[in-house]
Amino acid sequence: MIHFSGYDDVINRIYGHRQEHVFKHWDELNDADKKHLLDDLKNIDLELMEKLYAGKPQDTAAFTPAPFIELPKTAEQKAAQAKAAQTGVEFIKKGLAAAFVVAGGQGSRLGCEGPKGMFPIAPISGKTLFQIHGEKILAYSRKYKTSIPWLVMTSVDNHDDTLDYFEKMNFFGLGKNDVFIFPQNMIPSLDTDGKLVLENPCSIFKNPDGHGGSLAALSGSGTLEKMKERGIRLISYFQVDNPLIKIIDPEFIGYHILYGADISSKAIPKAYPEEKVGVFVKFNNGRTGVVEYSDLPAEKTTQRGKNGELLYRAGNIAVHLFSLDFIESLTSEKKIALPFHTARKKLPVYAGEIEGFKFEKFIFDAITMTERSVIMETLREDEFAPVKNAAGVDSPETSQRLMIELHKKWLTQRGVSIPQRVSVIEISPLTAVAPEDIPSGLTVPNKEEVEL
Ligand code: UD2
Repeated sequence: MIHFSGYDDVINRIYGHRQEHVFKHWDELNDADKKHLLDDLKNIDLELMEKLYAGKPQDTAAFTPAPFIELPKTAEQKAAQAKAAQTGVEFIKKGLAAAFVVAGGQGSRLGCEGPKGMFPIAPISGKTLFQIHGEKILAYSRKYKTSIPWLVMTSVDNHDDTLDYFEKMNFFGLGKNDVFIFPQNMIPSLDTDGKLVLENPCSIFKNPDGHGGSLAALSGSGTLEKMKERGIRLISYFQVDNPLIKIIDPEFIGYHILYGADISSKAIPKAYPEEKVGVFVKFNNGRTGVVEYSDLPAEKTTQRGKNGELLYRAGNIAVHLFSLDFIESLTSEKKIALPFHTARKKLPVYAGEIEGFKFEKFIFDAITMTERSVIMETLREDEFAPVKNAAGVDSPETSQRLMIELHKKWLTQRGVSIPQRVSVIEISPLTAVAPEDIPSGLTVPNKEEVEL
């Protein structure tokens, strides 16, 4: 057994849980590195890791499709929508809403180094995902004559790069005091025998704890408390990879308030049965939740109703509203934390690439933690154009095409004619975040690429 003054407890725990292989390089380490390794181990919950490795049988709870607020068709539905929008506007104007992006991911799948938020996506200006989001938040703040704080969750891997980029971009014109950047937590991965693995001789290999870790990170970083002090009551959550996101949506916020919801979600009809989005369901206990696409049984994936529509078609686009009080109750120690999901993955560890398990929390599991949840249907072309892959489905090409189409639609809705020659249009968020912001009398020049 190894020894190191002041660390008897940690060392005993490691041997007790049969994880002493982590000391493989002990004799080669200097004292500072030994201490580093022991400090790293001190923070690992070995009981939790054992439980996660043992796993539990897949939850086979029966479920049916979840009900949702459909796109308005009747006069009554349209009136309800208008009421929601008005309620939302009043709420936003009071400065009660904050925007929250989860941006722990790297751009590696898109072939770019660094944070995914730094991926250039705007079709003409080449603005990055972060810049588009930041300018939108600035535009909403101006539109509703308030300041909207922007919370940005990073991961250990991209935190410093993200901070540097925000500084360099002068926080996109937002006040520095209105931007809160904090990293999410990490959790060790395990090899297929349930053993911890080394990232290097003096640290343990870990992965970010999933976007579901964002609630604990909000609380643990002190950001939730700061929001409370500012009087924020609602947090609008979105993913960094979707440049079409309506970050602050009065109608959605209005429904959330009117229904007295703890959490609300947006749904779009799935484009095709195998589309990689989770679906909203109602579990046997009456609560709504999401079943991830990979967990939805094949027969349910393709099951159709009487009118030929997919039965499980309410797709989750990872856009949610959280009441601040609800996050507080979920993250306070008395409450149940979100569960971890296990994925078998290749892990690039010190010894080379190995097979192992990564554990992640999913944000949508929070939906099942309350009875007060609302789902609102929305139009895909108006707010969902994720950038996930370098080519093909959900790629920069498809995302840009959707951005161009939407901006053309806005202009047409406002009666602005678009000359035939124009093939690419980009509207800056600082010009408009919704069609009604487009100034009347605007003309589109007769050239191929038009930036407004
Ligand atoms: C997610 C949803 C899927 C659907 C889809 C819509 C899951 C498991 N699936 O699929 O149901 O809603 O999005 O686009 O969520 N992130 C972090 N930290 C982490 C992990 C992820 O910040 O530890 C961020 C990441 O930067 C990105 C977002 O979460 O903004 C989504 O992550 P993803 O691309 O892994 O999720 P995906 O596409 O499998």
